[in-house]
Amino acid sequence: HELGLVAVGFSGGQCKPGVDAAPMALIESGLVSQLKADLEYDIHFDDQVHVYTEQMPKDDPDYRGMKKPRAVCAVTKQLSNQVYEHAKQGRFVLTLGGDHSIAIGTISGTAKAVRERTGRDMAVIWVDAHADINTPEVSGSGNIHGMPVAFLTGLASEPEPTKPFGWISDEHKISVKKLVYIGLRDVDRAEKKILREQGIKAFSMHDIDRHGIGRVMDMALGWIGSDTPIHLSFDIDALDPMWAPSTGTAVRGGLTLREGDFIAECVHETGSLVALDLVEVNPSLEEQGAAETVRAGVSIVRCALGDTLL
Ligand code: DIR
Ligand code: MN
Ligand code: MN
Ligand code: MN
Repeated sequence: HELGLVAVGFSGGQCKPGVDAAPMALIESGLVSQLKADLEYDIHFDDQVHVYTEQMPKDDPDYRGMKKPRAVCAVTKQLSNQVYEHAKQGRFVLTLGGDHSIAIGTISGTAKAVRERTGRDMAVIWVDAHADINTPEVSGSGNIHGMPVAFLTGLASEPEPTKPFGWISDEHKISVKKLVYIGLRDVDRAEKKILREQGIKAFSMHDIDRHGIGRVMDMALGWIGSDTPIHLSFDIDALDPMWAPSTGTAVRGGLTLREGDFIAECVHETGSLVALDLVEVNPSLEEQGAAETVRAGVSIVRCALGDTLL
């Protein structure tokens, strides 16, 4: 099968440097060679970690409370086109981030390509400790990695096309009805209100404790329904810091490595997975934990791409 790989060394959606080094760390740990050798993917990769320096604005003051709005806008717009070009040709798209703001680019790109190819609305499974659905107006931090879902669903709109996120049009957007969260445990008050009011399907760590990850995956995939293309956006901080300590906003009480892998395996088994993002691995935060965090990331990717235990 064909796979488009995009490496995005971008950290501007939050304040800690280092997450830009993740794509290289993941590739150096053997991710690409493993996909080629063990899983027999035909990989289309331009052999570069994109940093989009040409597009980076020199002056980037806050806008609607957002930090680095023009930088995030420039990167995601460019990335959206890259992902779209792969997906339009029927390739599975694997994006290695970068912080989670890059999902504005990846999901908008696949959503558009899926619409054109199949006429259908794509579903998104968002695996994360956080909901990342703050609008600029309710965000406490101003960090755009806490907002991508708000832009992708149209909850945070940019009325003027000439303003930073004005490039996001209807063809790029996803429906709140086709969005499912797994692993939530650190959701802001205003985000909880949005989840409730919009009727968004969300499985928190409480739900996983109550039902077990097996039943949760049955319910999550049942909500989406069969024959719907799925984009999986996996924030490594969904995993417990025991397994993935080297990430910008670690929250205790998370998924085990096996639960994370199991989610990825179940989504692969549907046969409907069209794209995967792996984000928020930050190899510079933990001296000891960086290698195991990278290893956890590689494991998630392998599972989502069809590596099986037997
Ligand atoms: C918080 C943290 N909800 C924010 N979000 C994070 O800044 O909006 N997302 N860390 O991954
Ligand atoms: Mn996230
Ligand atoms: Mn997160
Ligand atoms: Mn397969």
